[in-house]
Amino acid sequence: CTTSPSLTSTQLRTLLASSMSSMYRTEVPLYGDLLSIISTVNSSIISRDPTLISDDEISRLSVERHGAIRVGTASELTLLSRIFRIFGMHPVGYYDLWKDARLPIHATAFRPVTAQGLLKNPFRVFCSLLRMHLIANPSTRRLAEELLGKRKIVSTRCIELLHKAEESTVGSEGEVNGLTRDEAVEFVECVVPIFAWHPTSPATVDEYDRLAKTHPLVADIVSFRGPHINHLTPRTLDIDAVQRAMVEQGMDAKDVVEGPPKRDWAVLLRQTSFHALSEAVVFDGEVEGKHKARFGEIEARGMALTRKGARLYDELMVKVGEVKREMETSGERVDKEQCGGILEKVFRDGFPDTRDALLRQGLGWWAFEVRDARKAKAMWQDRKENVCGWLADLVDAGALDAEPITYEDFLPASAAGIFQSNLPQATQSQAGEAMAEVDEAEARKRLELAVGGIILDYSTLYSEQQRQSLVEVGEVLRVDVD
Ligand code: OOG
Ligand code: NI
Repeated sequence: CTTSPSLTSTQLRTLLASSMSSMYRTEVPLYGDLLSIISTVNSSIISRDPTLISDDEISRLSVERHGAIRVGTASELTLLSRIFRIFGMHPVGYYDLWKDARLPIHATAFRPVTAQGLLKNPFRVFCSLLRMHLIANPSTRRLAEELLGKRKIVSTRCIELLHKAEESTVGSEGEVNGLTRDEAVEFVECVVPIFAWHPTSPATVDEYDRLAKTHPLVADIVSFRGPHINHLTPRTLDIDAVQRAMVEQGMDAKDVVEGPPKRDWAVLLRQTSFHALSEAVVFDGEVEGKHKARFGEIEARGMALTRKGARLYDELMVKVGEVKREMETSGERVDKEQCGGILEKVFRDGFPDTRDALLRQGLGWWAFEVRDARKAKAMWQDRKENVCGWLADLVDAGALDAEPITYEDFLPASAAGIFQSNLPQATQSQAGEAMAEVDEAEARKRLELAVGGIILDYSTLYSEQQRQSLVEVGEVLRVDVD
């Protein structure tokens, strides 16, 4: 008898992403409204200009999402990290939200890392971990530890299936062989509820208030039975149009788009959201209260930047802040239109916005392809010292094509902005008192330990992707790349 092969990690990821999306649509109907706005905007843009993005990008667009969760302990994170690995999602990037925004957490993002995996389904989960020792008050810390110690976020059956999946060898097509097809589907069905919302809390209202007083994020992480997804973010091709549509439909939208301004050559990531909903929670089986955590977010992704490009981006963002502060100290009121104007001007003056300049100055990552082999081969011989300039010459002459490599990660400043716009105004928290004790290298190591290995560096991944495209160019031209 023949048994049907199991699912591949990519198929499992696609199933996970779509099941989480349906769950979130039921839990937060406004997310469904956001999905319809986005699908209308995206289709109208693609039909107006089908060459705007590559076919590959179009094919992944309708399934593309990122989600965000916040976990309480290193052992919870270890377990989730093992689960995400089965879905082909690996920890990439270290985000220190304490350093950047005085939030008592640090984070990484679980995502596919191969070009094929990203192309088929780039589902990513931004995953924050509570930094318990930042809770300075010993009795609040004990309360948090007790509540977290009592909970079990993953079912026994899920762990059983995880073991089977982990023991398996991966098939030639990437199948997770340790699970039968039915078990693979069951595994996804066991994983999705880990991220479900619980309208009941084992904490008392009083305990919840104590945790929230330390920091609203601590209450969100500690008071519930599991790490509920707090948003799921689809990708749009025109974030400004979606932002306008959100406002027109009466959604409580955040008033500024985070990240770089609108440009001809989109870079990195632009994001906006509607604010977190106030939701009913029953505390300790009896008292009704409210909690704000879950919201809807949208994003527009552009080109990944090299370290040089990212440095320039950071410098310009600092400059934007300085210009705003100067205006404010000289008594001007800086409203959101002016902020947008400053951002646009600083970038217009400081960040090149043509393919040629971006290429020549080595600011972004590209996937190269042969366009005219004869020309490319001839030009390959007089390779210059300045590799970026030489590649720009090849593209300029029509010998090679260069497609920007999409940024697959997150921006610490935008993440901080998104967190903050969805939290009740945090006062100078008790967590603030413990600030001096933070050792950045140690903290990163601890997170790395919790995810069971190393956190991958995204710049390295992009540079490998560009290099791989050049290796393929070399094969077509039968020339050496190095
Ligand atoms: C995560 C915020 C970060 C993003 O898109 O930058 C994030 C959170 O609120 O838990 O998702
Ligand atoms: Ni997000």
